[in-house]
Amino acid sequence: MCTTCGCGSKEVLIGGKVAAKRIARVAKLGNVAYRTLAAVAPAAPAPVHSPDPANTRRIQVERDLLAKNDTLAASNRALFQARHMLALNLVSSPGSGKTTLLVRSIEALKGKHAVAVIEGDQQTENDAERIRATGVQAIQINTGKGCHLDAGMVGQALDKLELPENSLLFIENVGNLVCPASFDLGEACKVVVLSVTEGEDKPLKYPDMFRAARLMLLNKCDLLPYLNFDVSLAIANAKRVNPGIEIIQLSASSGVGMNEWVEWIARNSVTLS
Ligand SMILES: Nc1nc2c(ncn2[C@@H]2O[C@H](COP(=O)(O)OP(=O)(O)O)[C@@H](O)[C@H]2O)c(=O)[nH]1
Ligand SMILES: [Mg+2]
Repeated sequence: MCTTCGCGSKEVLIGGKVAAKRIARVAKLGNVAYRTLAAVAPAAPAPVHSPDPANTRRIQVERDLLAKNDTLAASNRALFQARHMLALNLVSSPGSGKTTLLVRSIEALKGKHAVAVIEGDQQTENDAERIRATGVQAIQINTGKGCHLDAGMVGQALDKLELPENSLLFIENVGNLVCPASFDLGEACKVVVLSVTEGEDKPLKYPDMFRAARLMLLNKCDLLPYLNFDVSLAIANAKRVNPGIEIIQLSASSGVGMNEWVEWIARNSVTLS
């Protein structure tokens, strides 16, 4: 958990505006009741960084933080279900190719699905701009010192997007193989992107993330001829920590394997949403 890594909620920007604190409330969409989010005035961040020799207070704060996140994630999930949306949470190290993959995926999906993207980075609008250049809606969350998206941030970003029924929502999490594993955003599932330049051992070094993911996309396969990367070993390592994980090998740059990923989305938009 990341209560000691420098996360701070004060600096969060959503679509360039200061984020509000969220509370859950019940609303109705058509005939379906779901828990939604209401904005209230920003409050001081929880005292997660205060030293506590006994350690018990820190553990309590972690539990409270995750419990609050889970409540807000349930609100997001109910909204996705009410609108028959598929929401996928893309997680990885920085630079594994998430945004490139999304741009390429959007090109392949355009005309079949309405698509929206929530982008998470500590700073800059760069990735949201890359997505908007494809003609698809994107909202950028800047987490400041924060190292992950949480369900409250995503809930506020959802308020700023038009989300038609049966649409597809990609959430690109902050590049980090640790903290995003712990935070449910209300997504149907996490998709972990591992690129072949990162080494085969990452599933063993960051098992929580690979355990939390339903699918691993092994990206940058176009570079395999130039690297000493053992694909079989990387797959075996991922399966060692998560025997049920599905794996697709692809290259967002060359397009090889993209069909399999697009077919996976089509299959799972029925079964997961
Ligand atoms: N060779 C190669 N480079 C890629 C591929 N996908 C992404 N990249 C490059 O990897 C770098 C990081 O990509 P980006 O999409 O910004 O990664 P993100 O930080 O995970 O969103 C960029 O220079 C991309 O052009 C790929 O499939 N093959
Ligand atoms: Mg990116």
